Amino acid sequence: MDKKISTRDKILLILQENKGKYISGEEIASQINLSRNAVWKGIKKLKISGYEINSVAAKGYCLTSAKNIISISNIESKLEYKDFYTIEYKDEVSSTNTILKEEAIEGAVEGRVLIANAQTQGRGRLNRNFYSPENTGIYMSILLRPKLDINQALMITTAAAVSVCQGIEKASGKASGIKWVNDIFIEDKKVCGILTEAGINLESKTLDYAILGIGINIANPENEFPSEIKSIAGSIFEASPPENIKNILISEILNSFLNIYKDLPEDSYIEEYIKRSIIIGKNVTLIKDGKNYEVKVLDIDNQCRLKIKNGDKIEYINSGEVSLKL
Ligand code: BT5
Repeated sequence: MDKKISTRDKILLILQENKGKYISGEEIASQINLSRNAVWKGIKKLKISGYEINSVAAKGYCLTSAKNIISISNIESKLEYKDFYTIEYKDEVSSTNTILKEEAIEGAVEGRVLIANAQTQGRGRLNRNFYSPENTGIYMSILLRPKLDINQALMITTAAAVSVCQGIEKASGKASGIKWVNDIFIEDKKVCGILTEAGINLESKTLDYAILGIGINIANPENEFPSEIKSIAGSIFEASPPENIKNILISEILNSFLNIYKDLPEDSYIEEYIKRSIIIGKNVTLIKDGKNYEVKVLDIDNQCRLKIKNGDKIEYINSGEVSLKL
């Protein structure tokens, strides 16, 4: 039994027994029969997981807070469909999408969920970066094997957008909106981005797998957002998120998403997608195939295509992105 407990978890147990009090690295090291350097490494890992641990020279370490730790058992206890999802948590990964994509190619089954507390190579669309610092965000991907044709693939992203909004509302009471096609906004700041990557079966023209990646800013990062995204990015809670909010939000999103996903390609959720859209009636810059067009968004149809007015022409757009001057 003892063999299964990692050094990190042994240190955590000692810190929890002494919560609020300082305990020296030497004392911890002697209790678990390891070097002080190993203790230091374990403490570092715990901090990456989100534990708040003060380190003071000559006094040692003190666990001050563990109120926003991602916990699989906590998430699972709130799931409506316990059999569908198999959840794994990691403190830090390159990109949850990249890892699940590799697993999908190797044949992993639908419903795998990988959640990380930080990503070193978080990705957006078109290989853009998604800033994924530790502790202040949720970075998760879901492996799906949807019974959808290639031309229905966009439904995964749009269904996820609706479920993230529903989840945010249930978990925080805050209203959020969707910027076509994959961004979630609160007021005029992007708090979440969605990236769906699919493997295609060319013969049947169906999806072999899809990796749905969701990145959410819960609180502002300790060192603020980097300057290049400072004017765009925001968080659900600027500071002091409520206790356990990550587990609540993750389970709400997983529940909402499955409620829509299980019925796809049934499309009644699109009504809510349209209602939550923040660009209908607005003048936007449409970026498509490397070109910019100044257009007016008239509507979004039941295939989630944009109906736009481009000069005198009315057009329907199913790819590209819009930039909104807020
Ligand atoms: C997205 O792309 O917003 C999709 C982001 C998906 C992230 C998740 S996290 C879990 C999974 N694993 C991954 O590696 N990815 C997924 P896009 O629409 O292309 O937007 C990217 C742009 O958003 C960047 O160019 C920045 O301008 C901005 N941005 C970057 N990081 C941000 C952040 N943390 N919050 C808000 N905006 C951000």
